Amino acid sequence: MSDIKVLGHTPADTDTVCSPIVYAWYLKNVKGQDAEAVIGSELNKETKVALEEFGVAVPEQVSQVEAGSKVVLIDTTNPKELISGVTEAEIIEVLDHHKLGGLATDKPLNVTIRPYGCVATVVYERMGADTAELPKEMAGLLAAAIISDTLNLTSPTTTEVDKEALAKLTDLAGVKADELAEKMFTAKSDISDMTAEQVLGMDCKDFDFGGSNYRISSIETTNPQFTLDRIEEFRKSAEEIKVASSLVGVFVFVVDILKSEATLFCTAGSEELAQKAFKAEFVNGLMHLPGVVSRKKQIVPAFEDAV
Ligand SMILES: [Mn+2]
Repeated sequence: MSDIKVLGHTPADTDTVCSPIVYAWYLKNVKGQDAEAVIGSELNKETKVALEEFGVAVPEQVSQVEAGSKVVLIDTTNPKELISGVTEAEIIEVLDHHKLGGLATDKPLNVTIRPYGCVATVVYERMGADTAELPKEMAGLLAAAIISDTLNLTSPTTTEVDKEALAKLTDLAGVKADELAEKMFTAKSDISDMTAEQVLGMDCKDFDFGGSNYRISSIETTNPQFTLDRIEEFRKSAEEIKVASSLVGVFVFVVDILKSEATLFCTAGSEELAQKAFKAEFVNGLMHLPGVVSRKKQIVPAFEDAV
């Protein structure tokens, strides 16, 4: 077992898996430290495709971090998104691109948080001149992470720094961003063998709006119809999740990556909050939201303003 565990948030996405793999590679091969990346939950199809594309093995999946471990935390500082033991471990470094989320530590640590579209961009910048030593497959993983988090640079979270990093990384990796994006988004959109519950759990975060707990599930897809054709199954599952997780409401955003728009539905009783947040109406239980794709930059602030 390595001294230093490098890990991200659960549920896992491409950024929170690929960025720790690359940063662990850097700590080990450039800095000479005993580091390894681990994952806290199963990979989604997009992430599997990214790892396969660059021939990189899936990190070991762990359910907890042992007491006394050293941890580099990447892509979150929210204790609710961490596997057990992380908040009691010695967190030696944080790399992130989210708002601060309540983490407390016993000792001083290195913290690099930037308002970029992807933590892979933060990792890339943190490595500085050492990125010249990045092997193709590591550059490829960072490129895949940027493509995933920024929806191939179309999300409003995208910054100039992300764009420059992606251009350099795709060069280093010898891939074309658009081709890689198409492979990844096609894989992520295939929900044919998944239950509604699995799909809703793939990319979800919980928030406190006005003292009440809500979940926001995002389904990023090149084909919203894959979800909307099964809408009754999804509605039923969202209601079950609401009860099982003691939530006031569940909002589900079906994000069309190609059209940069979202379709929203929610559990019964939460319609009013959504209407207030987005100043739009539900038609047959669905709200059409042109231009809305980002939970962090658009969706959460809209709800926070509404309560
Ligand atoms: Mn991220």
